Amino acid sequence: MKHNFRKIEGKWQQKWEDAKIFNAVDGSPKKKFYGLVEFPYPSGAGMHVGHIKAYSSLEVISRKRRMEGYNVLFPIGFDAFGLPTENYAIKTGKHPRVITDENIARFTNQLKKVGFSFDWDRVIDTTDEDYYKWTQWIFLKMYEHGLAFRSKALVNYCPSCKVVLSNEDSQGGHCDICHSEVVQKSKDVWYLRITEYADKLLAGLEDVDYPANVKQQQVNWIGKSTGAFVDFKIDGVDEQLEIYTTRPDTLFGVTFMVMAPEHPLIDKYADRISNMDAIKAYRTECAKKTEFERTQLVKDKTGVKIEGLEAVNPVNGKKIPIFIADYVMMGYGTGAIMAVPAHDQRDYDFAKAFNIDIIEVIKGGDISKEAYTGDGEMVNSEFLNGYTNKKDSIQKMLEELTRQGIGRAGVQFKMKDWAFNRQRYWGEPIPIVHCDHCGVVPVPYEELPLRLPKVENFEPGVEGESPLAKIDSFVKCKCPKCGRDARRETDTMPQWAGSSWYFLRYIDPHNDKCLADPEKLKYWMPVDWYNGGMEHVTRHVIYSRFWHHFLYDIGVVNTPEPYAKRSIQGLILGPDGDKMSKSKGNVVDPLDIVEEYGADTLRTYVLFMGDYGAATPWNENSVKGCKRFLERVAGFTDMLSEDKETEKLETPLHKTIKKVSSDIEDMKFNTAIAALMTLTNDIYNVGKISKEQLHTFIKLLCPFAPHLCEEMWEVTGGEGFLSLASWPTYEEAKTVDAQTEIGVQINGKLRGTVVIPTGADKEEVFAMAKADSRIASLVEGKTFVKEIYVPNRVVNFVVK
Ligand code: ANZ
Ligand code: ZN
Repeated sequence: MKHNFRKIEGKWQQKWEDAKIFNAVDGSPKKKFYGLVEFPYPSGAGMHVGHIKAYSSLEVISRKRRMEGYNVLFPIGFDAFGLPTENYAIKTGKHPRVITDENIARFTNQLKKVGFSFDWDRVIDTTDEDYYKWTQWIFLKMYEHGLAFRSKALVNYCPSCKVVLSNEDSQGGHCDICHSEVVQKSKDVWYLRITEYADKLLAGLEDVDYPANVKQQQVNWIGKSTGAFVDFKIDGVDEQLEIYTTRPDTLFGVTFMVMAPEHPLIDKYADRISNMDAIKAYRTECAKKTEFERTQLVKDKTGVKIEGLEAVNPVNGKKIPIFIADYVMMGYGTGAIMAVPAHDQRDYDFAKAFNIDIIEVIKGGDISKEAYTGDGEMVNSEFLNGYTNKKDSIQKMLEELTRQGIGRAGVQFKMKDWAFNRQRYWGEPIPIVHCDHCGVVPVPYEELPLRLPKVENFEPGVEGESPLAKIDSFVKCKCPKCGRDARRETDTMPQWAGSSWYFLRYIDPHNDKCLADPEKLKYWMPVDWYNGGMEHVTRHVIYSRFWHHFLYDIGVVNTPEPYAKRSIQGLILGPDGDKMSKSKGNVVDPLDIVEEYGADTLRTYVLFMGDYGAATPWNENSVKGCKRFLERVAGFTDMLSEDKETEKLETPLHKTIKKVSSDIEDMKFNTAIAALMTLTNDIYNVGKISKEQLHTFIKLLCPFAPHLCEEMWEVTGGEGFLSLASWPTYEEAKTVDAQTEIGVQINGKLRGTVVIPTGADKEEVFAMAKADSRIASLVEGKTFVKEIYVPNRVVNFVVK
């Protein structure tokens, strides 16, 4: 037959949908497979071929699992709250709801035209009030458990756009949107206490199958540090300056202290400080810098000495100066450090710039050139002198500090609590009421969902307040506790809220009693395999693991970890090798490819184009190559024969079953497809194929090119849907080629023969030769000096 994709693709998509063959079944006795892909943000630009590649891996795996007899849940939905839609609404005056619905319709159409085997009865939309009701419910549960709290903090703020910006969006101290200078502004912020879960998030990594680099990125992001808190007295006043250090062993080498410019002790003792003007000027400069700029290692050190305050080293009573400098962050440790220039490079650079003493306490380096951070013998350190490694000297110092009550062991995490509010309209309203009498009061659970009110004007207010602040009917409310007049929280949740638990809702998307039925959760969770992008490793994946651990702790879900396995796709680049982007004009629209070459060609191509994990440029010639391959496959129906000649295909066929089956599991889709291409050549060489062989072939190809394969199945009398037929199995014996008898020599003398599969690899042949009883008895007790193999001819063992 001809590969008439225009005729068959729509036909099969309709048949699959009508018969609902890809719907997951609740309460099935079968073993389950839950395959998950990162649901898209339905942007105005429509879908991108990168989305297609991202979903194709688990598409193929899910299709294979169904054919292997699993009850498969392979869902899709839309992560639809967020700034791009809201900004577009501001620009066009169209309501975000309308924009979102249009975009979702467009994405849905694109996904269906590619033939993805999603369960379309479980689609979720995070902006749907039946969905965000449960996002709000989880927030309230976190609040109830002390994990959601409000506090005033310094944030990056753009006075021109009137928005709070993340560090990522304000690099170089400039607003990413309008490029004006960003200021640090004190704002009330809602936080989720993710830091309380830091240890659990670290420990949980032991139990999951994630790529090593993904685990490492999460470990680094969480950034657990083990060290000590030490109190330094401030001379002349009743005050302790507490610091955090990972190196308490270097305490005798402290020659100055540094506080973060924002440190509160400075204002507390402002009247004793004679250079407050200089300090304030320095602070203003620092406020313009992002944390990234402040922590860069290679840069000239700046700072100001605090005139009027001095600290006392608790181990030797020495008085030391205190500075402020931007390389010390308020948000880490205690916001103050003991500086040991001899053994910390940042302190070293600072000491050089400010002409401060450098005292060596660990031998081994040349501190006239740079700080020495290695191990060595302790000197100038009284009771630590003579210690030779930091493990022991830290231990000893900790004992001493604890005994004297001036220090204690402690840990710190790089990860910060999660700033959880935005002054925007298109997000989940935070279900909280502010009452003058009762303070912060949660909205009662039975009043959820707290709906987003209709708004005409989405622009944030002059002071960067949320557009919701202007809606009196929303803001004014009664306090749920005392019944007096109160005000609603007008900030909304950030983009990352809805995606932190969406995989649970797929399991029971229409439940109005709970976020999902516990029995169903027990059956489906954890997600067996989750594929997505590297950019989500330290955001969405961490956030959702945190929510899931919390839901586990309160008994909502059954496992602490949500994802048993995680994999990563590589980007698709433009033909120019650059990242595909709208501004570069190098984006490929999947529907253009579907129209010109067909969905099966697109699906095959995105998995054939290179290693799945690698970034690979789009190549139209290779798309055409995939189309030609499918045309050749379609031709098999004209080659049907039960002639004996077709027996020649048995070995290549069984080999291919074996290879495609294991390659799919290893995400080596490109080599799986290549194997099917090679087999296609073999089939054309023979010129004939039996019906059974053809059926096996299309079963293997079906996850990649399901429309064509279903059509060929139908044309050749297959029963039911090929997509539900059973996955082919192979006979090991048929995967090996002809056998060859080879000689086995010991020290150059022929001692026997063994029969090996032709082309077997060296190690296998050695093992077979040694297993031969005659050879085994001859070499018993001997040492193998050398093992030589002349392929398919002879083995020679040199023994002593
Ligand atoms: C003295 C010292 C001596 C240090 C030495 C290091 C080497 P990690 O591993 O990242 O936790 N530090 C502490 N709080 C800081 C802050 N808020 N801003 C900038 N730096 C801070 O690093 C901890 C080390 O970073 C601490 O140990 C402290 O310097 C510094 F030979 O104390 B150390
Ligand atoms: Zn009240």
